[in-house]
Amino acid sequence: MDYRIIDVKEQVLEENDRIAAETRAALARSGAYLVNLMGSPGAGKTSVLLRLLALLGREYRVGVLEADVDSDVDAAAVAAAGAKVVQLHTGGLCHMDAAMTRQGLDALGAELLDLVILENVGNLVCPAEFDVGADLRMMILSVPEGDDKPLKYPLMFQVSDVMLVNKIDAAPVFDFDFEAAKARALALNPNIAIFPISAKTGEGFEALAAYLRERLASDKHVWGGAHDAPSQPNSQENGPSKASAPTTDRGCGN
Ligand SMILES: Nc1nc2c(ncn2[C@@H]2O[C@H](COP(=O)(O)OP(=O)(O)OP(=O)(O)O)[C@@H](O)[C@H]2O)c(=O)[nH]1
Ligand SMILES: [Mg+2]
Repeated sequence: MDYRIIDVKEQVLEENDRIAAETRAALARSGAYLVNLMGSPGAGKTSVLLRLLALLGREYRVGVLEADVDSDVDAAAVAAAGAKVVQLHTGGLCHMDAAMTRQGLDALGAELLDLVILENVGNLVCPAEFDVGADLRMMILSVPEGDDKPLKYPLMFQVSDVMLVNKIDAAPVFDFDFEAAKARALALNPNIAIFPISAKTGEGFEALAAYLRERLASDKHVWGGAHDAPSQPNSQENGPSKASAPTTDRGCGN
């Protein structure tokens, strides 16, 4: 029998990476900085976002992309806080991909913004596998999830630039060992920046906001009215230094 085998998944991922690279270039030209905020369901993504909007919303033109399988509760919360927001329904998909993100950025009018935060679908696995064209990947590990999560879901920690350890106000209740979580994340990714925070009390947010201001200032530099690509290899999703995620590891079934 004569037949061909086509690796469809590889083609999908290659196409995704191509669109992500285009998005990153378009964002660099317009000057908007895209942050991909990821984490498990309930880790505190929306709560963190609302705190950041309160801290950074007066300095930057900020927009939000809310991605969910269904519902618009998060978009409603962000809109109530006065931010420009677009809700994206993934229709059952467990992650955002580059094409969906591009659609959201167009709907948001990202070319007129300084900072766009994408709240990805709540999931610690699949969003790590898809480059959406972001300048910065920021993931949340919340205390109730446990300090062993870097051991169980390594890819998310490998591809992220920032790890937020949220809900530290609840650390005593959950016997969460911050130093152990930190050491496990750093063993996977020595460059990951780590911030203990509480979206409930506001602890740690001044340091996080200062870090984001620095990244916004240094990752994009202006010439002739346009902005060029991110200067730090580590700031590129699946860029050269992030190619640590071999395509065979990208096993998302959705
Ligand atoms: N104690 C405590 N609770 C928090 C903190 N941050 C968020 N929460 C609570 O955790 C729950 C989930 O928070 P969300 O911000 O909705 O989490 P999310 O990651 O956006 O959830 P999904 O969008 O559904 O994936 C809510 O009840 C929040 O009030 C925190 O720092 N400490
Ligand atoms: Mg949310």
